Amino acid sequence: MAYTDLRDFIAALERSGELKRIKVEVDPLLEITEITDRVSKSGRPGNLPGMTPGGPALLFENVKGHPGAQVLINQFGSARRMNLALEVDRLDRVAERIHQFMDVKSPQGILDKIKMLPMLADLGKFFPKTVSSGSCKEVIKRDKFSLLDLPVLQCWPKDAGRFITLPCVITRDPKTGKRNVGMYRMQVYDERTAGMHWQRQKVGAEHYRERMRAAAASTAGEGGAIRSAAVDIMARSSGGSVLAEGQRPAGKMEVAVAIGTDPALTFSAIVPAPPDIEEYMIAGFLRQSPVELVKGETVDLEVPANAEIVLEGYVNLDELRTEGPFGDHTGFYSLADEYPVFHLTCMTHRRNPIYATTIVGKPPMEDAWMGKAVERIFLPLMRVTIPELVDVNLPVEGIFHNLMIVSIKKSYPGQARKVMNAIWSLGQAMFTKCIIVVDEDVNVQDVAEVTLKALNHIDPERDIQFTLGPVDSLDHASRLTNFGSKMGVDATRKWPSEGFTRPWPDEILMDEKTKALVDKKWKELGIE
Ligand SMILES: Cc1cc2nc3c(=O)[nH]c(=O)nc-3n(C[C@H](O)[C@H](O)[C@H](O)COP(=O)(O)O)c2cc1C
Ligand SMILES: [Mn+2]
Repeated sequence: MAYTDLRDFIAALERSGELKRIKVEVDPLLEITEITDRVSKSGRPGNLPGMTPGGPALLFENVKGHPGAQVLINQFGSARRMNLALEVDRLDRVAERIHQFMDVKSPQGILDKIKMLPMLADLGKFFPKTVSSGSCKEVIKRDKFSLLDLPVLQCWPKDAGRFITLPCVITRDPKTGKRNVGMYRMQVYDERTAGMHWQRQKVGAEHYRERMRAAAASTAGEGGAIRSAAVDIMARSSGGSVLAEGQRPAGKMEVAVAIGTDPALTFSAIVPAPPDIEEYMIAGFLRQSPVELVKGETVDLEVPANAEIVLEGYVNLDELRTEGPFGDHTGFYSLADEYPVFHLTCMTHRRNPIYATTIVGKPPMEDAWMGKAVERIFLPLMRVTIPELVDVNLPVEGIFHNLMIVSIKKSYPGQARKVMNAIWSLGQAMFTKCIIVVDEDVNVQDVAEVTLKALNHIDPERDIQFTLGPVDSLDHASRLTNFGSKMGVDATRKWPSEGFTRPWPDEILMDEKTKALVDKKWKELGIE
C-alpha cells in the first residue's frame, strides 16, 4: 500500500528500526550537518564501525530557535530505506515493472487481451487526482508568515546562508500546460524571498525561458526583435536573462514548492525524466496509486495534497540575484552565480509540520542512495536507445556526472564510441564527464575488476575520445560554466576490423578440475 504522506513513511521507518528520534537540542546552523554527515558515512573506515552504511534516518525534535519544530533528514540514506521508500525488496523490481510496460506485444487473441487488463488497470493509477482539500491546508497563512520560521539548515561553514535542500519545485509549461516537479535548492534570503537554483538545462529553467520568450514576443512585436531577445535570453550562463537591467521582459511566473511529501513524490523530483513526462505521473507509477493534488491558494498550480509544507509564489522575469556559494555534492563549494528570486505569496502547512531536508557534501551522503536508485531504474530506459547496454555503474565518488562505467554487447566495429555518443545525447546523461565502455564480460559493479581490465585493454591515444558539449553547472574545472569537454574511454577488446591485428591474450582462469581438487582438500590444508 502506498504511503499516504511523509508521516506514513516515517511510521514505516520507525517500525523497521530505520529511524532515530533525537531529543537533545541541536542547532540547524552546521550542527545538524555534522551529526548527519557522521551518520551518512557510518561503516566507513574510522567512522561509526558496526553501523550499517548510511546509518538511520534522523528526526530532530528539539531544534534550537524553533520550539516545536521537527526536522527529518537522511530518509533515503541507505539501501534498505531506498527500498522502503519505493516499496520494493530490491530496486530492480521497479526496472522490471518498467520493462513489463515496454515489452507489450500486439495481443494475438482474446486471451492475450485479457492478460493485458491488469496492466491497463495499473496505468490508470499513474494519473494524479485533484481533490478538494488535503492536510497541507490545515494552516493557511496569507499575511503573517516568514520563511525564517522554518528550521532551515545552514549546511557548511562557507555556505552563503540557509538553504532549503529538499524542495519539490512545481512549475507549469506555458505552452503545453504540463507541470514539472524538480528538486532545486533554495537559498533563504529573508522572510519572503529565496533563490531559485534551477540550473540552466533543467526543466524549471526552460519553463522560465518560455515565459520570457512569450513576454519578449508580446513587447517586441517585430519578428526579428523577438528572435534576438530569445537568443539573448538563452545565451545567459545561468537560469536567467542576458538582457541588461531594465531591458528584460517584465512579467512573472508562478511557482509552488512542496516540502515533506510522500517518498515516491520526493524521489520523482530528482529523477532525470524526459521534460514532457509529469513527475506526478512518475510518482503515481512508483507508488502504484494516484498522487492527490489540491489547488494552490494564490497560484494556478496543483500541489501535493498531503505535503507537510507548501510555499506559493512567483519569480519575476526581470530579476536575478546572487545565489551561493553552497557546499555541494562534488565535495566542494559550488560557486556563486545569478539565479531568479522566488517571492512568497502564501504558505500553507500541516499542523506541527515536519520539515524534510538533506545535506550534500563529500560522498557518500543521502543523495548517493537516491542516485543508485536512479541508476537501477533507468537501465531499461537507457536500453531503449542503447540496446547493446548490459549494465551501468555510476560510482558514488563519481558524483553521477563525473563517471559512468558501462558494459556492452559489442557486435560491430566502433560500437563503444557509438554508445558514448548515445549517452552524451541522452537527457541528463549528457553531463557525463567521463564514460568508460567495457565488454559484457566485465562486471561494471566491481570497480577493481574494471580498473584491471579497462587499463590493461587500452592504448590511450587510440582509445580515448574527447568531445565538447554541455557540462553540469556544478563542474568547477570546465573552461566555462555549463560548457566544456568530456572523455570517453573505449576499453572494449579491439578487433581486427578496428585495425587491431595483434593477438589478444587469454584471461588467466584456473581449470575446474584443479579447483574441485583444492576444494576437496581445503580443510585438510589447515590454512583457515
Ligand atoms: C538533494 C538534491 C539537490 C539538488 N539540487 C539541485 C539544484 O539546486 N539545482 C538543480 O538544477 N538540480 C538539483 N538537483 C538535481 C535535480 O533535482 C535533477 O536534475 C532533476 O532531474 C531535475 O528535474 P527536471 O528534469 O524536472 O528539471 C538536486 C538533486 C538532489 C538529489
Ligand atoms: Mn521534469
